[in-house]
Parts: sequence; C-alpha cells; structure tokens
Amino acid sequence: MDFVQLKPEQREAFDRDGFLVLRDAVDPETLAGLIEAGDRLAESFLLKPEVHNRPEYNHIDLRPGLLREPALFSLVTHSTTVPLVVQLLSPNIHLHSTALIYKRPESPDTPSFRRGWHRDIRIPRDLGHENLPRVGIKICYCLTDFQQPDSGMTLMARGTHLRTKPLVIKKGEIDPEDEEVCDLRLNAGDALLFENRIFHTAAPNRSDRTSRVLMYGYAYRWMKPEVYLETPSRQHLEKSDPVMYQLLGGYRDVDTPAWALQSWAKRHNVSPKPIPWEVEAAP
Ligand SMILES: O=C(O)CCC(=O)C(=O)O
Repeated sequence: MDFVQLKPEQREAFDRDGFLVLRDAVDPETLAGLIEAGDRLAESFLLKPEVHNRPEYNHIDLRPGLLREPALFSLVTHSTTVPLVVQLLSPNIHLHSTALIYKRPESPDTPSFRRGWHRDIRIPRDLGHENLPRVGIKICYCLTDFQQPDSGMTLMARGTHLRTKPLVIKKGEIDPEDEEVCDLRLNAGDALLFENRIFHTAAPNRSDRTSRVLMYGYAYRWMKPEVYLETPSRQHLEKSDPVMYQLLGGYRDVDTPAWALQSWAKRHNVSPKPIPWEVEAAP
C-alpha cells in the first residue's frame, strides 16, 4: 500500500466534525471497475421491477461476499484512503465491515425507509453516550454523484461524535433541531470517512437515478469483525500482500503484533507514540 500523509488540517477537521471528505479518492478507471463489480453483485436488485410505495424493496444493503469481486478485494488496501485511517486510528487495525448500498429513486410521498439516527457498532448500548472511544472509521466510496439534496447520501450530524447524550428529536419530526445535519454534496470517486461515534442516518433517494456507494469499515484488531468477514478464505490470504493479510484478519489472535502495518508506519515515519505499561519514578 502506497503512503499518503494525513495533513494536519485533515486531522483537525476529522477531530472537529467526526467526518472528512476526500475528493477524487478513486480514479475514473478504478471507479468504472467498482461500478461494474457492484452492479454485478446487485444485478437481481437492479433488474427487478420497481415496487411503488414500498421503499424497503428499492434499497439494497449487501454485506457478505463483496471481496469475491477482484475490484472490491483490491479496495481493502486503497492507497488514497486507508493510509489516512491508519494514521487516525493506529496500525493495529483490520477490516471490520463491508457494504454495498444501492437506493433506487423513491417517491417523495412514501415514508422514509431506514431513517434512524445512530452511532455505529452499538457501543453506547454497553458504555453509554459519555466517554465513548473512537474505535472505528468507515470509508464511504461514492460510485455516483450526490449533487442534489435528498439524493441518497447518508446524513451526518456534524460534531456529534463528541456528544455525551442521545439526540433530541421533536415528536413528529425525523431530524434533531439542535445539531447541524449535513447532506453532503459529493461526486462519484469522492470518499467520505466517518467515525463510529458520529450520529448518522440513511436518507431517501429522491433523485431520478439509483444511488450507489460502497462502505468499508476498519476498526482496532480487538474489535470483532462482522460475522461475514470472520474467516478470510485461504484463497484470499494466499493472494494477499502483508498489509492485505493483516487487514483481512490474517493474524488470528490479538496478541500477535500488527507486524505489517507497524512496519509500514515505521517506514513512513507515522508510528504512534509508544504507550508504556510502566514509567520510572524519580527516587
Ligand atoms: O444506508 C445508509 O445510507 C446508511 C448506512 C449506515 O447507517 C451505516 O452503514 O451505518
């Protein structure tokens, strides 16, 4: 995986907003390959007739099996995005989730499907909303433009990764009033990084085209990956370079150091500061 330096202003924006937009993260040729592979996986969804007034039939959120497509497999170590995730989390990460999310146009008269503000990985259910740690980052790759409002992009509530309480939503409303809801304008090829603590929600696609994204989640290696990623196939591991091997969960136990990304980070001078167990007190 090539190296891309996280700029100080990118770190600042991510720490402040809980998300970060990377323009042109995927070049046109790679993008065409991702769309082709995504459309192949979503073929039966794309071919079936539209079901009016049933938005649940007009969305697909496909999670297992994505990495069988070579273009989607290569994206696991994508050079313009994953190096930034390593620098924002640490080298001790692996792939935690994959999703292909397509939304066909919806009628403005139907209720919003899957609208539900949430934080990822359900951590607040155990730890509450206070002192939540950042443990994972999702990369959302745009395969289509999102240049109009309500065109299917996931909504972000800016800065809510630092919120210590649940969102407050007025009775009869669907969005919080006291937070800035961002319906970002993005182009095909752009990537949106967002962290596990930020409140976000699916949103309807009221444009006239099918919206398409891929979302790859990365998390610390002590976070159990989604069940469909748990056992990388031998075939996948055999064709992996050391970084891919680590990201696919090649080191089975968490006590094995994250050799591949640790040495990658060292080589590029972005190793995190060591955290000692003990420090010596003055006599
Ligand atoms: O379908 C969407 O746009 C939202 C996806 C989402 O909330 C998630 O991946 O956590």
